[in-house]
Amino acid sequence: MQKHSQKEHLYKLLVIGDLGVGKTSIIKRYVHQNFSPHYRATIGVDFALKVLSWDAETVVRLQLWDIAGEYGGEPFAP
Ligand SMILES: Nc1nc2c(ncn2[C@@H]2O[C@H](COP(=O)(O)OP(=O)(O)O)[C@@H](O)[C@H]2O)c(=O)[nH]1
Ligand SMILES: [Mg+2]
Repeated sequence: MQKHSQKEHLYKLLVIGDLGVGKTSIIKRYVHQNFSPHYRATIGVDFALKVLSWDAETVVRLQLWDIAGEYGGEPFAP
């Protein structure tokens, strides 16, 4: 729950780059504090949310969009 005195900032971060450079790994490490050496190519888009307590008055929400290096997934729209 958000306190009334807190300000919330939302940032959307698109993580783009060539296939296999470590985009998914660095997002997983940052958000979930874990790392897997097994390679699994991202299909379409993965999405992670990181909430940072920036200071007593400020909450920062990072939306991390993990885009597949080569587009091979379903279209995003239904
Ligand atoms: N040794 C090592 N391997 C990494 C590192 N970052 C990613 N990898 C490996 O590189 C491969 C591709 O990583 P991935 O995050 O899936 O790349 P993406 O295609 O950019 O999302 C995976 O097998 C990872 O385990 C790193 O910092 N060190
Ligand atoms: Mg990936």
